Amino acid sequence: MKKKLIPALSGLLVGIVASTVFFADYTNVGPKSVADTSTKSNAEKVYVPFGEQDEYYLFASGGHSGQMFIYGVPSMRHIRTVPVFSQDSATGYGWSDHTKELMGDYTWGDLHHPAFSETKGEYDGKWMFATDVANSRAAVMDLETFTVKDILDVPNTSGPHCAMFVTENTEYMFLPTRFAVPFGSEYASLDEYSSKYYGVMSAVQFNEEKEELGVSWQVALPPWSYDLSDAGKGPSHGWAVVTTYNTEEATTNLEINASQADRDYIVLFNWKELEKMVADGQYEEVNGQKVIFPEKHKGGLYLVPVAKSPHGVDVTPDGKYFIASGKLAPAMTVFSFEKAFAAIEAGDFSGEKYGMPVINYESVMEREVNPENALGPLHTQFDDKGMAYTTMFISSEIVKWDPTTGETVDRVPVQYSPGHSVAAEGDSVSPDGKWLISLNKIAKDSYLSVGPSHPESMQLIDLSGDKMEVILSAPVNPEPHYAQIIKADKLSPIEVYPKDETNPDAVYSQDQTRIERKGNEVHVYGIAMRSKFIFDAKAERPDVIEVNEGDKVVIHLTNIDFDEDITHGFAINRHDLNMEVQPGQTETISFTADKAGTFPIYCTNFCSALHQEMTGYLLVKPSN
Ligand code: RUQ
Ligand code: CUA
Repeated sequence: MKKKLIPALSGLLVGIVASTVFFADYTNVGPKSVADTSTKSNAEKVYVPFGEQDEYYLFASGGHSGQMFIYGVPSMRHIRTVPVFSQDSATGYGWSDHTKELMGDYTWGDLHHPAFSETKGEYDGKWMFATDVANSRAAVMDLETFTVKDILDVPNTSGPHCAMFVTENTEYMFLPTRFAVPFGSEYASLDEYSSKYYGVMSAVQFNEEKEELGVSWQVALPPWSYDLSDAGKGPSHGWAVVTTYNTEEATTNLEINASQADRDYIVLFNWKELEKMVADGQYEEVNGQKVIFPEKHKGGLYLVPVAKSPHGVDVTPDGKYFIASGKLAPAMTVFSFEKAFAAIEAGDFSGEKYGMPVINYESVMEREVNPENALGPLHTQFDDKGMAYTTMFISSEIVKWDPTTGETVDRVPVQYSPGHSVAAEGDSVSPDGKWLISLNKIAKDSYLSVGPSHPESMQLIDLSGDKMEVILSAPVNPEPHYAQIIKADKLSPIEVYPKDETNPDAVYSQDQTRIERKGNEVHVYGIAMRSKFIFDAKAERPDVIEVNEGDKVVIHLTNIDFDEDITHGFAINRHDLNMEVQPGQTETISFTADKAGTFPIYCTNFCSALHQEMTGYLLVKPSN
């Protein structure tokens, strides 16, 4: 007998599941238990005494806050917020010249799926990548300064939700798009959706030396929605997988119309082959990009049927399997790379779509796993013993199971509705098996109430014993779409910015400070030090900047306190301007002095006992 695809959840069940998803009564779902830190032994597991540090860093995506939140694990203490796609007055991000330039025309972003750079499949502690679904961008942060180095506007695409998932040696990050659009976001009627719209996937590379992101090539995929992806490793190195939904190509009411077909697809692609095609000139140029069209350029892309509307797809640490979870099907499906390669080799296809052969489901499927009453599987993480941990959005729990047998090993309720979970070093080839954090979409009654909307919630789960134990819960700002946990000793952040004598904007001693006028531009080369600003040491009042109404003012400021954590701020009253200079750092901020008047300048970052005295004046002489 032929094995059937997971029992189709058509009509009726879609209705039930959809209403459960969106209108869940969290009090009736699953066994109820709360995070238990009351026992002494559990409290001790997360207690990090003063003077000692956490063992891991957690980098949690800040979703539509556009930021990244850094926590310590296991204490779950929030250590730092790093702005990536959104302005942040705490650090002056988005006001200083170079951060303004990084942000381009936007003031915010929707940060999904952070990913560490990898070497041989291990997090190497050098870089962190993330995407912006709202404004179709990609960013890279360096882990020496915890600051953003580059933001790339990804052309021809709209909403790279799938990313970032890096390949084993950070060769590529693949950014398939959530929203199909015509190339260049040009106008095309939705009646022409199937012919003019594309779900473009971008292969992005990072140039470490130049600290620059760039698109290498793109693939014009069908106008479907691409949801999550993961890169192969070990035996599947050179390959990657992406889930799709809306293969129905609905153009309205997606909630219903994109859930009609019993199956969608996983796009399985051979990026080494695609890379070769591009090298051989097998592409077309569209808006300056090298674009592969699968109907014309064959041999790099395949489709694997999967139960309808899958969400997460995760490659096992050994690189042998990929596991898809169906948000509308109560099952995880384990697929075998080895079987997929054999099927491709044998031409074991059931048809073709948009030039991509469809591999026979039976030939590649290893097993369907359907834990009793577990609903809404979304994402899977792994431990050091080969066990899988899948979040159940609807039944609000984490299910631990064995991908090689399908057996359910353990289940634990979480509060409530987990999206992703993240395991310590969980996306590397060697997860640590120590901690798992459930990233819950709904906190509801977990914390003191702050009105109708609550923070999101992260629950720390101890994986070291036979049974999973929820031992601590921490609130987090919207919205932890995903997170990664890295061993703290892999990072070596700098203590101060080193002197850079080649930087023409930097001044390191008082006698180099000066204010220069070039026409109607005024350039200030100043320093910040405990506890004063010196813009021009030779002037009668070194802490005053005097300009004419209408002048363009460019202030270069260097913090010459080469002393860890002695950060200064710089703000001008009534000017909507603020920046930060960290120890040793030089930053520039520019504005037009279009308001005549007297405006105090002050240091915004408490730096010394005389921080209040760290002030000056901007005097703008009226033009008449
Ligand atoms: S998604 S909750 Cu933005 Cu990673 Cu699955
Ligand atoms: Cu410098 Cu406060």
